[in-house]
Amino acid sequence: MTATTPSVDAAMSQIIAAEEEHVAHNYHPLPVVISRGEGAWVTDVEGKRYLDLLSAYSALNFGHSHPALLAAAQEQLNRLTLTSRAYHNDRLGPFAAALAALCGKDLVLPMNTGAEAVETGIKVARAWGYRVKGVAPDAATIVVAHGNFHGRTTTIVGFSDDPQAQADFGPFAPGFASVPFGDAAAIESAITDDTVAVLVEPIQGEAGVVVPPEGYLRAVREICTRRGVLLIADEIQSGLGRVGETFACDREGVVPDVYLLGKALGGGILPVSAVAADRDVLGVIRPGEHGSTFGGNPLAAAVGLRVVEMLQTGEFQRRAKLLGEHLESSLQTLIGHGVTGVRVAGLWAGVDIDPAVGTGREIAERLIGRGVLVKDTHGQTIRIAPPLVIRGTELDWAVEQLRVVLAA
Ligand code: IF1
Repeated sequence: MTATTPSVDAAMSQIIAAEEEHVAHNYHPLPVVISRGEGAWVTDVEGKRYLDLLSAYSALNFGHSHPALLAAAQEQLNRLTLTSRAYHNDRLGPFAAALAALCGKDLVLPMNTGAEAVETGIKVARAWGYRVKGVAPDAATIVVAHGNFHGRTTTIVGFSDDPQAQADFGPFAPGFASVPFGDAAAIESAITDDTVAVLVEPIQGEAGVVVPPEGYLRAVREICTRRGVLLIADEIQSGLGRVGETFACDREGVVPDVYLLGKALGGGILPVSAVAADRDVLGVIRPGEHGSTFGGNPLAAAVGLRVVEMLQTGEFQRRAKLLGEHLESSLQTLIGHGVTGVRVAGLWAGVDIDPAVGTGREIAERLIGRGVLVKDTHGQTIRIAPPLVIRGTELDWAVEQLRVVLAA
């Protein structure tokens, strides 16, 4: 890592200023301008390399430029990219079959972004409620958890409890009841005859990698089954290998009625999301009731199919589990040395920074100077979610950089 010269710094500032001139200020990015990526590493416009410990919020579980994913995309780019669902394409069927098998479900409904998968899950649950469960028209409710993050649409932010996500974006859609995360009894109490679904992240990402108490998901599964309510697991960030299993629900041997998937499903190449469920649930949707111009497009399906094939080997899940245990023990050694708490699930960690050494943002900025990219959340927490292809030695080096930054 070479020190940056003032002129190069000026060039970088210029690029950032140009972006800020014409891009709406809906983000406050960390000051690094990335121009290349390979595996767990990215390179900035000056040629400086950084270890990527964020993986685009787990959308890059297989790392940057994975050869198998690039090959699938490139082969498909040369053949066919888009048909719309007005016609069939020869890639959607194989992708859907493979993804359904990975989920152990009958059907999938392909969309693009995570928020769209969540919106789709909400529509499916409501339609199921009216058509199968027999809930009175427009009466359906869905139970969600405090601290949830499911996306940015107006319906979704309407049941967030983050003031920043909500302020000045109302009025919001009715039909949601929010209860404390990790409290199964609270879910049971919130369920009425009109409840069609419980929607939860098995592990809350934005909240700071909050792992619920052991047995929570099993208890929620039992409650949903007994009360005739769908369990919808938002595995958009927690799923597809991140926590050392294919799904975070697998940690408790729980099978939800509906999986919401996104992020890594697109291999870090393009947005690919999906809802997976059995025929008695997802089969309620009829032609013309839901869709998307790009959902299920052949390019997305080709990449998504390769992602599913890569997950079928179990290699990435195993890496996440083994490296995650290693990460947890090395992060634990930072407690009392600038770190006040650590939560780890597979290769995914929330690290609470002692306010005495700085904010999460300040630590993230200092880590940039040492060639490590992380992202802060909720003031004092930094989030760590490296590509699952990272090496143990690289992980050790990154934790060492964090140790140095915390001690500075
Ligand atoms: C942002 C957080 C991560 C998600 C879960 C659905 C979605 C997400 C569990 C929606 C999206 C994002 C989006 C991005 C930052 C990010 C994030 F900090 F906000 F929470 F990952 F940690 N369900 N998560 O985590 O998926 O529509 O974005 O494809 O909005 O700033 P999307």
